[in-house]
Amino acid sequence: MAHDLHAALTSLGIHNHHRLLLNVPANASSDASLAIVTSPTTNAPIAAVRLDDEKSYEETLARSAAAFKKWREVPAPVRGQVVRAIGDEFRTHKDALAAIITAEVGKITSEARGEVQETIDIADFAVGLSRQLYGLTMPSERPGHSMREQWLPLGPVGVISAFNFPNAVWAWNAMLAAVCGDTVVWKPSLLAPIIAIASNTLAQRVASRFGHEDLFTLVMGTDQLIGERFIADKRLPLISTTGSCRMGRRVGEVVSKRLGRSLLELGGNNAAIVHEDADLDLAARAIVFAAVGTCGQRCTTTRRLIAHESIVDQLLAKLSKTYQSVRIGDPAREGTLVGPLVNARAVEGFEHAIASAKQQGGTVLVGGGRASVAGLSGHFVQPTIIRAPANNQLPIAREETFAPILYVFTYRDIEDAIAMQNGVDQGLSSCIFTRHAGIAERFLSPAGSGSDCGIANVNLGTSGAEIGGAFGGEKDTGGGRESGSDSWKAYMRRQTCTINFSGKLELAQGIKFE
Ligand code: UN1
Repeated sequence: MAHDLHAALTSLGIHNHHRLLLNVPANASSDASLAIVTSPTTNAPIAAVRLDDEKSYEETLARSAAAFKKWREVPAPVRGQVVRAIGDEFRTHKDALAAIITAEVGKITSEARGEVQETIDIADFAVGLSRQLYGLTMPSERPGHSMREQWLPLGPVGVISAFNFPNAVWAWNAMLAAVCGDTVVWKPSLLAPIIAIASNTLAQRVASRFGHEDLFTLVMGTDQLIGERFIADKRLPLISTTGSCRMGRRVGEVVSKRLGRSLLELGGNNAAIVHEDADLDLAARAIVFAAVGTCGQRCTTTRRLIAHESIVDQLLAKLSKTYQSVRIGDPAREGTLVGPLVNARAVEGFEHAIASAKQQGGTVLVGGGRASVAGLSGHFVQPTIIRAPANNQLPIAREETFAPILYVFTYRDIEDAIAMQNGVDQGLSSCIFTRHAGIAERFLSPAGSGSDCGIANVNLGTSGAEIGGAFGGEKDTGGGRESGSDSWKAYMRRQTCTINFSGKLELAQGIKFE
């Protein structure tokens, strides 16, 4: 494991990075300037990283602000060429980056590669976008006047990312920000600092080749010392954050107090509705990936199954069979489908949720405890299915537990299923399985009375979104949109321009002021 990490870092040429200590010093745990990275798979320390202090934080922010002034002068399509080369760099090093993700957060190889692919995809998307940062023109009400809007670079953008998508979520923000003319200051999760160092170094190395220093910078540290300073920092007009609802509330509060902009992509509590006419084999396969993939640690993970009462038993039989055959183990090994949870706290959260569910009348159908994997003392758990009591009351299912637990509810009437799906605080992703076009359209009703989530899928799972769509959700999910569609607008400022070429001064709204 550590060997793979070292080999990956060496192949990227960053094993000597000043922040990275691959031999963890004996006193590291008592040194506040270091964070230790522990393998979720072996529970052994694999590295320590050097954190920022006030002084290095200040230097980084000043460098990013200075770089912004230069970068914004570069024409957007030329900025796109830099991003194109960055995408190529990620393409070249896809396997090494995936190996770091696997070592550091325990994501299985195939999903880790998929994550880096998202980074490559968003870079491609951003390159195209660099020629399409379109503003509108609009007719002026006055003769001899024209009106248009233009989109301008915003400033250094602050990006806060979570451990679970430690490379792609940064890239969603950073690649768009870069073509928009912004610089990026990234504060990664301290559970995933190595991939942050690697990704940032690769991107910046390419930018430097083009003569642009400090487009991509990193700050690392605890919430108290660095996090709070970061979100309150007026030099960052936008803070884009991915993480828990609790963290997002704090970011939203502090950023709005200084009248900054925040882009919040917070927790989900995603449901799959399976209607009576659904293709159950297809639904079962999609649900297993969405509920169990990434060991239940995606914000898009399916956490609730809302199944029609006429097919629930049949569907559960299929799910149980697959769940029992899913191989849990070393995420770096081929054939493993479920790696470990990220740390011991996550295992406690998993156990707490299961105990609560039992207490609330839920029945554990599959899994329900820790899993042991020969030779590894990491944080392995069993993918778990819990059936709610017949009255569908199971309060714990309203919470997002970052673990592979699927709660099962039943319905008779599709209206009840939609109400149940919407009946939680979060609103990220949702899906329905049905062959009936009318039921699917009801779920997507243009009146807004169907799914209340930012993502609503038909005949596929809640997770695994493509980068081309806007990603994010409503209610406690925070309302932000990242990645595709017109999410780029969050990284620019809009300017409305009216030009008078009539030679006369005429006021709007017919006002006379003479
Ligand atoms: C996240 O979990 O924060 O849709 C992002 C998905 C991935 C992204 C997840 N493309 O599951």
